[in-house]
Amino acid sequence: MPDETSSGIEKLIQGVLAGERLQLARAITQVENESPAARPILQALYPHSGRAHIIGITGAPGTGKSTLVTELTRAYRQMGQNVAVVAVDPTSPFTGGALLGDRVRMRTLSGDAGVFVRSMATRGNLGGLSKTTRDVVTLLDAAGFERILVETVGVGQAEVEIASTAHTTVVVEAPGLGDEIQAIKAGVLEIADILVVNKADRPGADATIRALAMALGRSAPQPIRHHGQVVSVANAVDPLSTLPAWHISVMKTIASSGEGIEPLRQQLETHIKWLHDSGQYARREQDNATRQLTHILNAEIGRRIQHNVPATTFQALAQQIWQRKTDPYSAADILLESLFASGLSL
Ligand SMILES: Nc1nc2c(ncn2[C@@H]2O[C@H](COP(=O)(O)OP(=O)(O)OP(=O)(O)O)[C@@H](O)[C@H]2O)c(=O)[nH]1
Ligand SMILES: [Mg+2]
Repeated sequence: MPDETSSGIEKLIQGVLAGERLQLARAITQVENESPAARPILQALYPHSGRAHIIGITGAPGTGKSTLVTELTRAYRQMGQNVAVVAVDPTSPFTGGALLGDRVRMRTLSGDAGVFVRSMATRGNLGGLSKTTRDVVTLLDAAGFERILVETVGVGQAEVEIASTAHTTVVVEAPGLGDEIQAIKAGVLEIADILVVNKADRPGADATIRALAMALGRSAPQPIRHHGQVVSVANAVDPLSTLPAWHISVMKTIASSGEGIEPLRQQLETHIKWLHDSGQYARREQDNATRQLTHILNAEIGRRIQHNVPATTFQALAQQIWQRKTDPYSAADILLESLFASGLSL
């Protein structure tokens, strides 16, 4: 049983701040389970967060994201940086089989005190997952991890949303999947700061790079090199700005052999530097804070309404709606007004 006394919670908080893995793992579990301890833990740790570079790694199933994350972690470790990895486990039947592979691969990093890996199950609740993921990232940040890699499968809005709460988003593609068009449709490319064509050892890698460059609105302006950055396209975030625009680059990697990983790591560093220099870092943080506040308010108002309105009142109103005695908008207004009048705080 988790110790939810205030001294138990205090111990967790101090443990996380001291970077103690066991306490960190326990605190994450509390947050994931939305236990009563979750809120005091997050409230205490939030002021200690805000130092990590949060990197979202997203892309279609099987493109090699976990392999890439593992190799990137290794590259960061060589630079002496601490790395936390959050792998959002897809429960989709298409990808379920790859999970074991993820764990086996990531286990090669275990035993290193500078690496912390956590898998999170989606449990079919993607809406809640983006909030939980953000909270888990806050804990890892407060625990002192300098780089936090969040792997999600970029097939739905929620995964895109998780990735877009990162400072830097990497979209991973692989040749031969025929999913370029699909990715564009899903709006995945719109969130990319860096594009990676992984599995460059497979046929069709250069064709995929060209397709991506075209999707970005330009044809490849540079000759295709074997590894590292091969194409770069200006992303004018603010046409009136005199600051340099970010160039979305298409990088070529073979994650399974580690080729192209170091150039990718360097590009990630270049991006975080650009974010700071251009003022975009503060802007992204501000956008994320606004989004987070909106989510929390929506969830909290819904929860309080459920808590305060008796089921019989709901049913009576529903009946009036289907009998056309009132409409759903007016019914919602009636409920909201009565709740605000009563302070909505019961
Ligand atoms: N040939 C080749 N295979 C690779 C490369 N990178 C990864 N793989 C293999 O591709 C398969 C899928 O890799 P993962 O890293 O699990 O891919 P993923 O994108 O994390 O998969 P999901 O999490 O299920 O979406 C594994 O068998 C890897 O060994 C690469 O650069 N070249
Ligand atoms: Mg994976």
